[in-house]
Amino acid sequence: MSAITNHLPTAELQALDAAHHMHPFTTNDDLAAKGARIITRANGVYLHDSEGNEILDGMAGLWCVNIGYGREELADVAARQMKELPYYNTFFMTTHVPAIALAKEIASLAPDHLNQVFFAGSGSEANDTNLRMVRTYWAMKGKPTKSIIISRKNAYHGSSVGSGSLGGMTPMHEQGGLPIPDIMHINQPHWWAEGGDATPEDFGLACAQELEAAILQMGEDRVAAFIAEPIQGAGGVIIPPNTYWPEIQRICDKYEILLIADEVICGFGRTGNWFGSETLGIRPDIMTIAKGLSSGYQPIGGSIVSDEVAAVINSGEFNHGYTYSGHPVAAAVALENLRILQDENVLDHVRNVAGPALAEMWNGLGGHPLVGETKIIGMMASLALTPNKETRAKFAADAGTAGFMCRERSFANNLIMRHVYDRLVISPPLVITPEEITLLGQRARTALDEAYVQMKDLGLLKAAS
Ligand code: PXG
Repeated sequence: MSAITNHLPTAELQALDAAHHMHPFTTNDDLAAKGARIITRANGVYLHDSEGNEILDGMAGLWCVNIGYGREELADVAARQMKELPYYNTFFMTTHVPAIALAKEIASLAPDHLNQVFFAGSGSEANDTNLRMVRTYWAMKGKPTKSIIISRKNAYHGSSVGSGSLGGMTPMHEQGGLPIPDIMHINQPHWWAEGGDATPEDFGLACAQELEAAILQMGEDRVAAFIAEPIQGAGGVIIPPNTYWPEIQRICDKYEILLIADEVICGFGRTGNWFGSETLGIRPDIMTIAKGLSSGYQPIGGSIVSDEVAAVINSGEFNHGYTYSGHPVAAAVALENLRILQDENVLDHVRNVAGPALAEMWNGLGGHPLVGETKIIGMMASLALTPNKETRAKFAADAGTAGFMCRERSFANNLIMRHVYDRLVISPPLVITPEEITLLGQRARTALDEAYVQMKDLGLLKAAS
């Protein structure tokens, strides 16, 4: 057990948390009965909790701590910036040095035709910007009927009214009257779960062609944009068949539909390139960024906008913006994060060291009796839990039962691994070492073994009929 820093006893903290703190995406009454895990500090790829446990963070926080925890350079930059200029806005014909420097840096890292940045405080806010920006773009071009945005089922684009509507999460749409009008959702390219007897290639093509069918159904003059994560993250790290994205790009080009790539998870090295769009050969008109932009050290997001879209939007007033658009402390910290990613060759590490090691470890789990497919690209990976690999069967038990049990065993073994229904996902800090990947693999395997025994004992290994 490592040292516990000075704080109230865990039970007291948990009681206070339960009394006053409403957690996101949580049944708070259940959590109150159980007590939240209290994270007290972190370093590298390890979290420490109030009970003295050292936990390997296989999720880099929420897919964001790309450079790992405990980088003092970021803390120093934040302190310096707070002393110099803690806040000023970017409205009213004003700007400041951190926003200028960060926008320039992002433009230099982004694909050639993306050179303008609209800042936000989060990915949700950035996608709200995108929603308004693409509709405004077409209105300013004299085509106000082009307002429909096509997205995908099981996409995650954020939790605000706009971004939650863009997303395709049914449980979110069931609360609060979402989606807002003129958002449409087509099927996701999730071959394992939905591909039936088709080959992955045929299925990928068919899913992409749903976009064309939707455009033809609505009429080209009604459709503004298509939005998608290059690789769905929160939906379960769904890596599309390689036929999917080229066909989507062809369709967007053919019908002059703007393509928004939501790079909130895929951006800043996660897939081995600066952006997932490069890894998957996509040419977006707008990219959504957040998370890895600052490695989560400060809340900041934004939209990287193509020259063509920016030229139209910049010709009039876009009545949109946030108090914290381009926040100087967040911008300075993000800039330092980008410096570290570059100076320490973190993308090379992903491509040549951590990525291959993680792939070898992860694919090695494919032989486990609970595991169907394993999928990995760069530093994001998923596996499907199944009672029958050959038929890709679902469990007879409620969806998510097996996933939750694996996650619980994973936590019990001091590994943070997430489940999305019956898929397990990981997205560790990009700087993770091969030794740490080996440990991650050992803990993941132990978690699977323990969950398997539990499921067997409870008679939960049955396939759905
Ligand atoms: N787009 C994508 C692709 C995301 O993954 C957002 C937008 C929204 O970003 P903000 O900063 O507003 O949260 C996200 C966020 C999960 C989980 O359970 C994933 C996210 C957020 C919370 C939980 O995997 N992704």
